[in-house]
Amino acid sequence: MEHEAALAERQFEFPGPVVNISPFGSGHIHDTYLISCSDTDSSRFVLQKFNHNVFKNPQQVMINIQKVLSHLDQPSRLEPMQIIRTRQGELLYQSDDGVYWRVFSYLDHSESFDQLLNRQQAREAAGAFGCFLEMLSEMDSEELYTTIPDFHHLGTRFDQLKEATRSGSEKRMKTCPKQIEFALSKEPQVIKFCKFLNHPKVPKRVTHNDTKLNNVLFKQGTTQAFSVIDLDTVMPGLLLYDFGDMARTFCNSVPEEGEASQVLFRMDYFEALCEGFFSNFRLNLQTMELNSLKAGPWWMTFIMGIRFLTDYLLGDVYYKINYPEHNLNRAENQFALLADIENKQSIINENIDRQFGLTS
Ligand code: GN1
Ligand code: MG
Repeated sequence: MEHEAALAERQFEFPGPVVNISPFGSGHIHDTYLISCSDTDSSRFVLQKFNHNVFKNPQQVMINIQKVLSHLDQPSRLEPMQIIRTRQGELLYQSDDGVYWRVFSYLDHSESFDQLLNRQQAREAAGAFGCFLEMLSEMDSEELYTTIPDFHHLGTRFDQLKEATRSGSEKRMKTCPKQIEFALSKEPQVIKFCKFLNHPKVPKRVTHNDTKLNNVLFKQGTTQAFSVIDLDTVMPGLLLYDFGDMARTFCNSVPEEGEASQVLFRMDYFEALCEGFFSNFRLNLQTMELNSLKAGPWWMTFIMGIRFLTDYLLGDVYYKINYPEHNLNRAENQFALLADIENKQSIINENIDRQFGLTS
């Protein structure tokens, strides 16, 4: 039987016959393939089988992406990817079994990283996200759909973990009492930081909401970051989410999949991140929003840790896994990072203040 990706690919128009389809990338949500056409080297495309369980309304996701891409379509350091429509002119193809597929252009001569190699890369990648967010700051966030409600809501995610400790697998619960206790002990901090949600001085902006290092493309063999990809979660959000998720993924001394005992929050990378970000995102921030950024690294690291732990307790219903303890190991990695962020919180704050001339 022909592979479903080969069947889906025929619904889209490419510049030449498709000669190869192979699995691609390291995402946790969709199934992704790289498509190569025979005509030239630059004819490559990204085909995705859309995860309808995670994104309940695929059409709204695509409309958000389209709006953001058209906004980014102006001269800047960023090269936007393009949506390739179906032969019928649609943003998505739905196969007879109800599954959605979509295609994007592939940006050639590009590479991405799960882990930083040096400070220059941190500066560049944060600069790319800074530029992206500055350009989108002109958009009214209400123009976009909220495709996953409460996606980075600290209180909701914490409640979901609590619920999973009641309804989740008892067998799994017994394998991780320490991790559950660690997470639940953070309730006072969760309550404290929740003040930034719905605060009149912390505006809703158009945010990316998945500012992982590997969502920045670099020109192959250089340190030049030239594109921001994976726009699935562009929607109204707080700046602290994007700032925090950069810190979470740039400054971890090991990848998200790596050994927890080796994890450190790298301040040298955080300094470079701040330099790169604030020299490209040049809006004047009010004090309350600036302070909210200080909560970002803790907030996003904690959220990701408890999301992985919740999914482990619920039996791996959300993230793709390669082995049974995968989500638990990811949670442990994030909790180790969280502990080091707590140790370094005052230097994190000083670094942010320094960017705004608030300390020497
Ligand atoms: C998921 O699939 P990927 O890697 O783009 C998740 C993000 C998490 C990330 C953890 C829609 O993103 O929120 O940060 O895994 N995306 C969704 O690596 O849940
Ligand atoms: Mg993503």
